[in-house]
Amino acid sequence: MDPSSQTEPIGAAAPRCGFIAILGAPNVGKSTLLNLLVGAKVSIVSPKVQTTRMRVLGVAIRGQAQLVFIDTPGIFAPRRRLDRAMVRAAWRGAEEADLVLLLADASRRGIDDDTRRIIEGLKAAGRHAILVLNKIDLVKRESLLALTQKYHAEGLFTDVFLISATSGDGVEDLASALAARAPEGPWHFPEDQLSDLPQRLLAAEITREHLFRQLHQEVPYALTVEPETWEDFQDGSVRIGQVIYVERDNQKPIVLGKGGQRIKSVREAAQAEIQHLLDRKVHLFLHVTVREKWSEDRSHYQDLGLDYDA
Ligand SMILES: Nc1nc2c(ncn2[C@@H]2O[C@H](COP(=O)(O)OP(=O)(O)OP(=O)(O)O)[C@@H](O)[C@H]2O)c(=O)[nH]1
Ligand SMILES: [Mg+2]
Repeated sequence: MDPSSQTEPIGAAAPRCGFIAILGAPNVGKSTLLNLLVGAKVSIVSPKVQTTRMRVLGVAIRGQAQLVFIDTPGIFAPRRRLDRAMVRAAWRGAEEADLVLLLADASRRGIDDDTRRIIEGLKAAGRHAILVLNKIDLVKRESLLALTQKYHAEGLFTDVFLISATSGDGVEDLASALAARAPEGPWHFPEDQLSDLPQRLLAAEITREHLFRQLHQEVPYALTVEPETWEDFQDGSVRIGQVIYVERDNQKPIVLGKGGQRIKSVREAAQAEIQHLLDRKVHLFLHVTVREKWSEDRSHYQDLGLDYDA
């Protein structure tokens, strides 16, 4: 072949790198999908809505392509300052991306209001998106046709993928398609980097996940976890101190539980998971403090890369 030819043979090893935003209503499985694609836990997951609060990067490699996924908080009608900042972070993720995935719950019969809001936002921004219907393990294949047609009628989507982020069904087809579509260019991250989240922040997120899983009603939404101390020891172990802020006095005994049982159980679960993640012995120390206005504290937003004035 003429060496000056511009045409690469199919399969030639030109590197590709694509930034791909995962957008969707709360609880549709965005973070579950991100973790599966990356092959490691980089973003926390819970059965409750509004688990993810900030933009989280996860890096996956497929063939010659580095795929940088941007997990985003679910997009919903925001009321509080924190909600507005979360929704703003999600849209910023879309602005940074080469490709946008709109993830939706396949077990819903139609397009819900939150998803509708995202569709309108993408249209206004003049963006196309790839529709990913997730949770197909919960529905019969036949019922997906009608839902797919409803989405198609929006004129926004270039393709549709049907997946289950828990069983993995369809996920590699999606990854291959994204790898083929990633723009040519050098990789953005070193080969072994999976996320841009510092370990101390990821450790605090893991604790927040277990609080989300073990507490109910308004309490998970009234709390945040901040990294406080991190001490490495000669024997390879690490002592991690974190503080849990709640908004009101009456929430503190709920987080502690009867005789301290609740916080003990959260601490044990989080410690085991952080230990597994860091692959070293972890001593986790948690304390609970009332700080009525933590969600109005500017520095908290800066730490999470959120826009206080969104
Ligand atoms: N059955 C089923 N459940 C799923 C699937 N994907 C995710 N889930 C569950 O859906 C719930 C929400 O998952 P997340 O990954 O936290 O959802 P999210 O979209 O990141 O949610 P937010 O961060 O709150 O916006 C969890 O309980 C997941 O286990 C799926 O394919 N099938
Ligand atoms: Mg999430």
